[in-house]
Amino acid sequence: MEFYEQMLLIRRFEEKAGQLYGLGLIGGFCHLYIGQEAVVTGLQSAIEPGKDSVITGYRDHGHMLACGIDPNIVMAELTGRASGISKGKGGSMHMFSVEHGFYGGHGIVGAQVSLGTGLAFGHKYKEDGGVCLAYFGDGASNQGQVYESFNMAELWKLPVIFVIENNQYAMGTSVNRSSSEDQLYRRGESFRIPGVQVDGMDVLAVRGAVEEALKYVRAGKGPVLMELKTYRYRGHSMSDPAKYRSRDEVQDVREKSDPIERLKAMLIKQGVKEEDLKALDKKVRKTVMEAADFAEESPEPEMSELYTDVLVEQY
Ligand SMILES: Cc1ncc(C[n+]2csc(CCOP(=O)(O)OP(=O)(O)O)c2C)c(N)n1
Ligand SMILES: [Mg+2]
Repeated sequence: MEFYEQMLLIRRFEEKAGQLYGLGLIGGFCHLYIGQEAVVTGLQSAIEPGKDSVITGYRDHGHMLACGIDPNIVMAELTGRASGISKGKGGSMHMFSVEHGFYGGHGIVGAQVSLGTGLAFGHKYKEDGGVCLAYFGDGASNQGQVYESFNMAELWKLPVIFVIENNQYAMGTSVNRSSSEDQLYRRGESFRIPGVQVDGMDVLAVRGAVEEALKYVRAGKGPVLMELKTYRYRGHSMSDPAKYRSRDEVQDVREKSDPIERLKAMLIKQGVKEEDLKALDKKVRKTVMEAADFAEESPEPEMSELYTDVLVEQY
């Protein structure tokens, strides 16, 4: 039930963000996570808050919600308000909460893999028992710095799980068009990093797989690579006309493998009442409505904020 609620929260939050974008209340880039909810929900549920760390790319709203960050301040950030988590100056791609172990929010494709390896180095150096989850996309998995990071992570047995969210596309380019080895879980093999491929539309499969991965990494054996096969329903960002795939393809995934519908069917089969699920949906809608209201009612940053948190010195 918790997983169901968490996935619904992410979906409804993203739908609302899409609406606010359409109304012109969100500017700049906005990459929605709709379709991929089971990945972050399953993975985050297994890690230890306050001990482990998380880092991802620009498709980051779901990760923040799954880290337990207040939806109000995430929505306020998307709409560029002073009460946003980055004081309204970061926007969709640049949000952080060290308190929640969430290290961004990065617009440079692949950068989070190297930074995440650094976070893992920090965990090992400080002997704090933490593990870093470094999430990245199928497109990012073709980036050079990913492999430099893999090499160091295995050589130094760093506590990191490399999480490839294979949503089949990198902007308009499909995995098969761009990848000579399209079984992405194998990408760590030449560095001796074990890899596992998981159905990223099945939240329980994700949870089960990450438990195993965490056991391995926490035992000091070095990194694990997880490939989560998933799908994004919306365009790459809000400004993507999505001409590189057919509507039928998207519809087919929605109908046959939607992670929320799949869990719902499972719950009902196990005897959960439909009205209890409806009540959760209502609760989630209320949370999201409140986040949108909070965002819209918050003021924009003061002009003086233009000069704060910005590097002006030479270094
Ligand atoms: C270093 C770098 N190269 C190119 C881009 C432009 N770019 C932004 S997102 C993206 C596609 C990445 O796709 P993927 O890693 O599959 O992630 P997804 O968007 O599917 O979550 C590209 C090429 C960038 N931001 N940074
Ligand atoms: Mg992708």
